[in-house]
Amino acid sequence: MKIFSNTHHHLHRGQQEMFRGRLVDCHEVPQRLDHVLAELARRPVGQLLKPPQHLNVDAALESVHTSRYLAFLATAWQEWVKLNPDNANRDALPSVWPLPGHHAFRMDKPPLNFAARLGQYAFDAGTPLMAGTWQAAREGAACAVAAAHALMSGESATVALTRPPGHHAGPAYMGGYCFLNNAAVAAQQLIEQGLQRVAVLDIDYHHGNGTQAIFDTRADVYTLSIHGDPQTEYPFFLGHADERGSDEGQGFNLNLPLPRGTEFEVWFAAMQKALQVISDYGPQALVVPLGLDTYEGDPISGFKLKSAHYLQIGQAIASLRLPTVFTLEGGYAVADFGINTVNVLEGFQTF
Ligand code: SP5
Ligand code: ZN
Repeated sequence: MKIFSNTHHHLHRGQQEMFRGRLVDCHEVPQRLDHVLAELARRPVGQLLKPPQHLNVDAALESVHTSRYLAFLATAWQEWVKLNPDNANRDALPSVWPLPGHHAFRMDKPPLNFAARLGQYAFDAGTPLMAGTWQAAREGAACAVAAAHALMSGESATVALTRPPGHHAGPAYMGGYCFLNNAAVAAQQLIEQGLQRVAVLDIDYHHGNGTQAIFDTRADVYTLSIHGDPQTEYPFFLGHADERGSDEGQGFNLNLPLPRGTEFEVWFAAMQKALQVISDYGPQALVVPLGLDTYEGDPISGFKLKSAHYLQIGQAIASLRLPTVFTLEGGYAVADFGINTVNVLEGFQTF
């Protein structure tokens, strides 16, 4: 198992996120990844690598995100500081958004003000952007590209071990602590390298709204997500069971929402249903946006999985016998995050 780890992740370190009218400490902290590395030192389930230099990361990003959004992200911090030099000590968070039917977005008069542009490209005020965000997120995408290419070279499993996470980032928006959709980058690279069918099985607590949006109209990437019911759980609005994809992609998205409070047995039954659907689709590879916020100890989520269950989950994924790329997503019970992550990988290896 080749594990591509983001050595620049510390450059992204949010201070606070907006929650119910006040700023609270960020949940998505650099220590998360450090705990995984520490656990991998104890249980080396794979080879730790840096993504090679020669990869065309910008082309890979352009194939899942819009050029405008990428250009915005690359210069956002400089613009934020230009707005007011004092901003150099403050994370950028949006506070105003265009809403359909209200400020119906005028394509002919795009906003010039930076705060307005930030709102145009973000769907929440919980995703702080700072000086090192672009560099950290871009290196994470490089890990995803490397993980996909290593799979095409014959590895049976690879990992993009990175933060910030990616599965909430859509074609032209950030949100949910995510900027660049690493899982979508990996899936798209697998297609561009010659595969006809790829499945994406998102097991983060939160619906993989960004990944669903990116592949909504496509039949060559089947997106599946098991998550907290969006009527009560973040990211809300999208992730319902009746969203099956559009146009050519009709029938190639499956959402399995579960109520807050769901325990492992019921969660695992949903996973087995997803595995059957994947197996019927007959993909040539699998991408797993791996969130560990389904854990009973997670401070912001509502499922009740225990650490030992992650070994079983890794085994169940391996039972598909598909070349598999894992991308690291959420999980905020920081002290147990390393154990839970490595449990999935170890379970996969020992199947
Ligand atoms: C990748 C991922 O897991 N993103 C999740 C983003 C969730 N953001 C909103 C969570 C708000 C919950 N805040 C609870 C604070 C309790 N003190
Ligand atoms: Zn999550």
